[in-house]
Amino acid sequence: MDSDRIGPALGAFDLGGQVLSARPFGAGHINATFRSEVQLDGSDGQAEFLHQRMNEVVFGDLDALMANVDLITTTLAGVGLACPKLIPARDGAAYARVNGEAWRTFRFERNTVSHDRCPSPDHAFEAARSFGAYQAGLANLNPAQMRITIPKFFDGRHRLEQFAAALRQAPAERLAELAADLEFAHSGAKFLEPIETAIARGNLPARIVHGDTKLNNVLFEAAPPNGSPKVRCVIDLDTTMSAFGPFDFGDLARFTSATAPEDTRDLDQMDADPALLEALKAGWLESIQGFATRAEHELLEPAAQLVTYLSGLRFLTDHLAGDVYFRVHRPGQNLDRARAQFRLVGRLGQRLGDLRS
Ligand code: GN1
Ligand code: MG
Repeated sequence: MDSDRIGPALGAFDLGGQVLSARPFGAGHINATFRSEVQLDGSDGQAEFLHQRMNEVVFGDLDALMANVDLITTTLAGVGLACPKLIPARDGAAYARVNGEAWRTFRFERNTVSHDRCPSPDHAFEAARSFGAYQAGLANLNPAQMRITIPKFFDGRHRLEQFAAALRQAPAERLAELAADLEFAHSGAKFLEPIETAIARGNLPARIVHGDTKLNNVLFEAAPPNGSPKVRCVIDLDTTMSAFGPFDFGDLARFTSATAPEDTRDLDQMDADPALLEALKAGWLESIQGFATRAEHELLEPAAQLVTYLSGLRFLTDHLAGDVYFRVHRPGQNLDRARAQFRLVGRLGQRLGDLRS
């Protein structure tokens, strides 16, 4: 079915030649991504592109989304940071509407690799340095200039309300097996408090954050000149909005330090790797030290626990709601993701605590 849809979608963009192939690509849970190869007209050369069918249930305001992408890439280019390059539609618009669906195209970054699991502390350092540089590169923009692509995306109280609503609607037999998960979900307000208190005291200024700092949202050079890991650019800019700075460290720690996949069913394998955490912290601090406040330095550990808890809560909510938000590849995958995150919350707290002492 996708192959029928992708042909017309690609036709809306001038790719400079004939499309040789287009295949599903990447591990995103929200948009559908494809990679194409194009035989360029009038030369032997080929080019590659990424095409995304955007999820309009999640991203209800595509004009806001694409305006943000433009503002971010222009601003970062101004401070010398590379960004994914958008290819406008034939009519010059940032995205194309084809048979009712919204499509956009990026140039594919050749000779790069992304990782779902972190290969080494050097990779962790470099990823953290890059996400920190992203936040630093946007720190001079007024956060109010960023459009809201998903309302209340960073609002933990809102996540608790969504969870409560899903719980009210869930069939009783589904809840029976979930007693321990629900108990953990309900105990989570304590993870919100440190950040909420700091915000209320005015210690956490609004910052433009990336909002989805998974390791696979940085592209590493496939063949770095001196052999040590080097990020070419940060990708997946869609949740870049005004929030609090340590959020990005939190999501980075959640995903990158994890010793098992996000949806592991083998919970005893799930931990936070201390060497990776240490490297993440060092890379992050290197990039933010020029502008971050004391609270933004001190709240990394609570932010890691908070983001991990909230991720688990979002997965559990979606499991209760029938998998309407995060794409699943097998039944129960969102529950597995939730359980893995809930397990990681405590491990992260302990490992980050160890690092401090
Ligand atoms: C979603 O689609 P992807 O994998 O880039 C989600 C993030 C979650 C992440 C969990 C817009 O990101 O918030 O942290 O899954 N994106 C959105 O893996 O909700
Ligand atoms: Mg994303």
